Amino acid sequence: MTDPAMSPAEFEQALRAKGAYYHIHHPFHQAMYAGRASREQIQGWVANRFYYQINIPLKDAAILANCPDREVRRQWLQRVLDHDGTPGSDGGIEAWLRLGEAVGLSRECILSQEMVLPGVRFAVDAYVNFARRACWQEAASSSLTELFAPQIHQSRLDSWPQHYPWIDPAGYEYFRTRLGQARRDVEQGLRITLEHYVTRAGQQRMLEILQFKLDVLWSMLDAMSMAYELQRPPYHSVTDAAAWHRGITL
Ligand code: AHQ
Repeated sequence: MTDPAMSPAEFEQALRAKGAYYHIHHPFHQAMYAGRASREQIQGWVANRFYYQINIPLKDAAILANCPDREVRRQWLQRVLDHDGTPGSDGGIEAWLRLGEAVGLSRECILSQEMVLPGVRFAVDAYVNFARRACWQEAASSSLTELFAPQIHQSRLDSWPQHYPWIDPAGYEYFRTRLGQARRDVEQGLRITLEHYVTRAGQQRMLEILQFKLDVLWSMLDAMSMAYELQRPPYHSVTDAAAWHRGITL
């Protein structure tokens, strides 16, 4: 006898309970929030998260390519434009580059991806490849870590200016813009999710998919902790140089 499906309210509650594993609770993020992060740690976080940001449009384009529903595509397309920009609006990737300059990195350094750690690259690539292979509904539902995103963006806006006066406040534009975009994304993502998973087994699979995405975000910060907190970047025991690949798919 299989368990009955959760009601939409119970299912949404189970999804929101996954917030306990959100990367806002990762020690690296907590250190940034508490003002304990060094300049190198902040710069490393911005340069590594840039790889996540430039892959979001590829992830969302994969969902569009797999989605036969015109109404869904009309709305989902906005996510690509939010990041890539449109005539008259620079978009999130450009805003992230401005965040990079605000923390003292050059655009060239960020764009070169030379600071992107293997562990960050593998986690992000796993997310994009999941979105390419999964059905569009499962790929769409994996974006629901954004249920918890407004809180994390707001936490940076609330704490970084006082802790890091050396960061040019113009760089915070990205976080402000994401507050509204994330809330809009969640409305669509949640609707697709609550409509698609209608059996208990399906709902359990969605909770696993959400845990996969939480693992992506958590693992990125684990790689950054090794490199920028524990001073154990990849190959640190054999060389002082950055010896990892720069991206074979570049
Ligand atoms: O800046 C972020 C962003 O554009 C997105 C898109 C969305 C997705 O499609 O998976 N997730 C996401 C997230 C962004 N910022 C992260 C952060 O901590 O700044 C949070 C992240 C997410 O919660 O998935």
